[in-house]
Amino acid sequence: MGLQKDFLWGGATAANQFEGAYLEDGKGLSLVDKLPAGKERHLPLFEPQKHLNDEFSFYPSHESIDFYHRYKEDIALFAEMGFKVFRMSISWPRIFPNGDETEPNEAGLKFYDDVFDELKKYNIEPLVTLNHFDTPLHLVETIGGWRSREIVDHYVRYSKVVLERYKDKVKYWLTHNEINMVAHIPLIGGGLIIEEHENRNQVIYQAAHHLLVASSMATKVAKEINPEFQIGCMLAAGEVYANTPNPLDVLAALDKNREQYFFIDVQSRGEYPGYAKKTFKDLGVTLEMQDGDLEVLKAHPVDFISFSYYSSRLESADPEENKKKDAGNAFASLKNPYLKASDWGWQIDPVGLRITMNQIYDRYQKPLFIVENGYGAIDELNENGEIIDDYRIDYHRDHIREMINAVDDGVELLGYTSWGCIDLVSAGTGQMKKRYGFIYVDRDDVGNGTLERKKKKSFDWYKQVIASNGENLE
Ligand code: P53
Repeated sequence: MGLQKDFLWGGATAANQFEGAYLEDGKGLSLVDKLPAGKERHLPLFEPQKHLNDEFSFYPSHESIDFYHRYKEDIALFAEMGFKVFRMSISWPRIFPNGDETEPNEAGLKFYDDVFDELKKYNIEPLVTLNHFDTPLHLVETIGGWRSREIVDHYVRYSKVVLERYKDKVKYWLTHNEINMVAHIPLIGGGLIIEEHENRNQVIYQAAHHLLVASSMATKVAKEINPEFQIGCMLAAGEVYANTPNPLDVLAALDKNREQYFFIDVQSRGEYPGYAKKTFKDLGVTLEMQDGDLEVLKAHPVDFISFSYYSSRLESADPEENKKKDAGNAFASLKNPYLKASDWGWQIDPVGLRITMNQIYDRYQKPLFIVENGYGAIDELNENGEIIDDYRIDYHRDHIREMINAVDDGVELLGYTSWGCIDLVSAGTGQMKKRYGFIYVDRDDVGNGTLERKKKKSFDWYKQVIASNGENLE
């Protein structure tokens, strides 16, 4: 029992959170380049209709951790840890600065050639997300991001260019990061600015339809370019539990789970699930479709299911009880008395990973890939300048143990990439101090620091986990 020999161990990142060089070599602005850090971030993130064009004092994505200039040093460190796979995204506005050009930006394409070549030197397989919270700002401003049907063509043109360019360098692709995030943080999930008078769900589910059709079209194009490509969807996962055994709570949890699985039901099975009709009716949503949309969804489902897992969630049927939900997170949840939480209130539930994996696998029977899991925490250097991050080691150890238990339960699993294997900018808060890495980066929340890289204690720990293929977790 245990993991297969060619199990893909590695780490995960996203262009907008670690590349920096936000205007270099012809890159255009991404909507993320308008987001500040810390307390101010929720303003444009959750109320873009009021605040997207506010002037803020600091934008963390502009320099980020400067992977753009330091990729050789960083990839050497990943190789030293023994990575078999490295998850990254391509910055869409680096390739099409405004999103609606017909010709791509060669300098942007060249950068990713260089990165893939560097990974190849160490036999590290790239796992590439085409769209990770990175809609070109111009498309947000001119056509409303994913609310407009027109974006499907722009996305497919962009995808075709990169799939063609890297057809011999990349095998594993994800069409959209955390597709269900469009319903939770519509700005980063779909480049959506929703006005107060609008039916929010109408905008979100129409955008979701565009994301889904675009994903299938990109899958079609991908298979035409290289039939060996493996294309995955990506879900922000985390099983929703019922608050009590009251059947009404169980039903409420079922509904909450469906809110997430809805997207993957379409991407994996190729059709809208049976419950969609009622959901749309209840929410007052009428989808506009074009001829051939349902056929394209049906004909081009994904090959594997990837997901992020940080936490499970807890749901009640009682509106009074639900008022106690922790609202600060993208996924509001009740407090589970059996779990501890991180400093950011994310509840730690390793067994929840095993449950989630079994649920997803039972639902789709396709190989899974854990493409994000990790512990955002404040790291401090001790008097010797070391970072002894035992809390992070504990988090990963407990989750990897349960991941292996799920594989022993019978779940097919391709790999595991820890989120933010090198410290990077938080998507939710824009902070640097919410660190996930095995590699420390000297940079703070307002842009001070040398950007120097330093191994944490967890670096050697993860190295040994990979070397033993998950057998030595101590
Ligand atoms: P941060 C919320 C809940 C679950 C996953 O998140 C999320 C978010 C967004 O805040 O996003 C994923 O940086 C995402 C990454 C992100 C990571 O989780 O807010 O795919 O881009 O950085 C961790 O702590």
